[in-house]
Amino acid sequence: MWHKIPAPANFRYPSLAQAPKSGHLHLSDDDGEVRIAAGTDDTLSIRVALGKSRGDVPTPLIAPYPVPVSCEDGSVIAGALSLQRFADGSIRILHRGSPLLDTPPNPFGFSGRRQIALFNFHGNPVVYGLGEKTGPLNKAGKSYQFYNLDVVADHPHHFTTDHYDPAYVSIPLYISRRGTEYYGILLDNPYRCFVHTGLHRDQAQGFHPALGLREPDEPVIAFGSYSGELSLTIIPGPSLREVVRRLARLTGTHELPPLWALGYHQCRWSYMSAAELHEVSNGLAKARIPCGALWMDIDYMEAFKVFTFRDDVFSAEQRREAFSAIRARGTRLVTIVDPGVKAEPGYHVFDEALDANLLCQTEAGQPYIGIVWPGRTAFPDFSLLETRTWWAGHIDRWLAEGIDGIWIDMNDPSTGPIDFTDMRFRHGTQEHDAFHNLYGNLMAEATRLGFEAHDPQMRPFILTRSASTGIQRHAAVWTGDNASNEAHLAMSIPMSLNLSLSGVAFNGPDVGGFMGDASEELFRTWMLAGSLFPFFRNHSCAGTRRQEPYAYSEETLGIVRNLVNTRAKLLPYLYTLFAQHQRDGDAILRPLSYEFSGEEYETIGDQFLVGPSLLAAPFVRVDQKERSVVLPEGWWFALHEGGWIEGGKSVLVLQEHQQILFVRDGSIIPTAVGADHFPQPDLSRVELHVFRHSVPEAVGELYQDDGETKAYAAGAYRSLRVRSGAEGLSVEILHDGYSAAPREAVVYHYEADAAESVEWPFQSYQVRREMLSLAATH
Ligand code: MIG
Repeated sequence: MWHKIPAPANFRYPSLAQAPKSGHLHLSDDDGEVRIAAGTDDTLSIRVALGKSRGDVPTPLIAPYPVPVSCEDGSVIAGALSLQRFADGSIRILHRGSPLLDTPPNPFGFSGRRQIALFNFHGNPVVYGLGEKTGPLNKAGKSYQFYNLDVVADHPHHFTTDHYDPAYVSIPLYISRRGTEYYGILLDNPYRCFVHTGLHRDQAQGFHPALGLREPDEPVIAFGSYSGELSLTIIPGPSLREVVRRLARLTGTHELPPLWALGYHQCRWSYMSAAELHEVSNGLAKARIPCGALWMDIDYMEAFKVFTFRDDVFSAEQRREAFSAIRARGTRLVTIVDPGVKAEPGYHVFDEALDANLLCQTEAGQPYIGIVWPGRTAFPDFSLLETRTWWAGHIDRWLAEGIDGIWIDMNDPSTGPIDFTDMRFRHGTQEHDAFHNLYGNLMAEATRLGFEAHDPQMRPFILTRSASTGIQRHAAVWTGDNASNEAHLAMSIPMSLNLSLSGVAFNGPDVGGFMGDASEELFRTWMLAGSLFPFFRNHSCAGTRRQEPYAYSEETLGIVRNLVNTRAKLLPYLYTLFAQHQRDGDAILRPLSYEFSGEEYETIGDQFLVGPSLLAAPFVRVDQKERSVVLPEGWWFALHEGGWIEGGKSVLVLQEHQQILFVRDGSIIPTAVGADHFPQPDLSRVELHVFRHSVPEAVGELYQDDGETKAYAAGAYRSLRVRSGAEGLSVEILHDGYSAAPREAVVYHYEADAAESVEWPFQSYQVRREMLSLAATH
């Protein structure tokens, strides 16, 4: 089923009559209508409602607020974008007068409730986005489906492959480039969707879907929905960064997470008792590994009943003891919370939901039953406001148990062997697919409301498996059940990069791999590759080899200690990136083309940037002894070797169990002080690392606040910009609302003939040192 793709040939494409109408271009005939309007922020909105599709259910976006424009003569102007329609029914979209997109004649089609929009395919230099997808960084030339699935349950043996589709997350955002201009097309529709990123005749052999083109000589990219209104938003660039920033203005950003959530997360299915959690914390402490949070998977529950603890091994007394010891190390506690409610009369959560009519129902109005961990399982209908409010109340009480973060799983929704299409919404009146892809977002929203109910000043930390467009307003995303093998390690980089470009800056994989045993070499290689992803969690499946860092050799443990300490040291830089994401919408994990233009950088999927300044080039195969790294133009400081290298070429690096990391010339990186950050990095002091080789000036920003509350939203933060040039250092205070921020910093200049040294976790470097006052602008 999942590999069957609707073919353009099977849709009917009416030739629509055109009429200017109250500020939008209106196309219609007996089959329905298409409305084209200017949207906010220089975007264009195309809303297709043809055939039997219906537009009466909510869309994942907040709606593409149309902006009234005059559109006589079949043209619509939206800032730098303009759209023209021609007599043959084709459409052209220009950006500042140069062509960006064009369509064949009569590009909008329908087949029953399905709809499609075609654009001419001109050969794609590159395609990005599409949310959480397997495969290489470049998504060109394929067909993709958008329908949230429990990957392991619905693609049997997926873990032996690295090309399953769809996965847990549906974000039909297409980003490509025409000439020098990047642009985006966001398909906003809650139903199952599909995107063809370039169907053309050359592919049309064997059983290729390109044989299903409308006309063999009409190569297209196509956007389609299985029902509902087909709403497309055209997002101009011209840079990749500008597309991502505009997407953030349309679909939202993450709010600043609590600082602890940027630390190293230790998880496993499951730590089986409060005592075992305590032991894991002790193990990490003995190894001097700073740990942001310890996680409780499903086995803490009594008979897998949500919002309960087993009384024998997670009693209130046992929890109090273990949690307080764990907290004393600055480590926080996260529990999984599944949507499924055990359908057992007498279990208070089930009784409440049943009595208040909050459960998903069948068409006949019975509670829908799936088979998941609790056995017979009912599902909260999160499409109802009253359900979200009720759920928030449970989350509120749950947080009061001393829980800091919530991990929402199985919200695809996963119903085991039972067909989920019998699960309907809004008291059985709405078909399953109207809310299927939204279930994860709605559950995340309800969970976030629970944090707000608990303490409006508390920053939520929520991690979700399933999601659709805009999830970043509510939660971070992990990429679900991967496997402990090289293919999944290699895939994790492009997957997280494209998810980042799709608006979900705070994401990451199960580092080390979930299914199967992680060999020592694989574990080490994956930790080396994954420790600077925005979300960094080591998680593994029940029944697999223990995957805590201390379960491996002393040598591996030492490497992991250095990796976690490097991340902890870089926390001021990473946290500043999160603040900038919230402010500007920028991605945190970035492909090279986010910062550097040039085709040679566009498809590199085994390197990534963390913010503007750090370039990582990890090994993704355990037996690889050396690899080449594409270094963009300019100079780079190789942290793994401790020296400056000129870019604009490829360089060879050796696998010596080092983190392969380069700092871009012109960067100033704020860090915590020193090399040992156990138990937690101390952010009351700060170091600034100036990397200036052949540019006139280095620049860096630092954002600081209490790391915990929402006081920052009322101005309780400090941010500053530091510059270093021939004239020396200067500080510009951008905002001065946080008095606990450090008022001075040690500055290290990474210069060739420097005499002093500074220590990082993996090694020390030769530097020139000076003190800098951060007290005021100077
Ligand atoms: O049916 O809670 O993706 O991270 O450890 C499996 C047990 C349910 C799936 C999640 C995984 C988690 C596991 N869960």
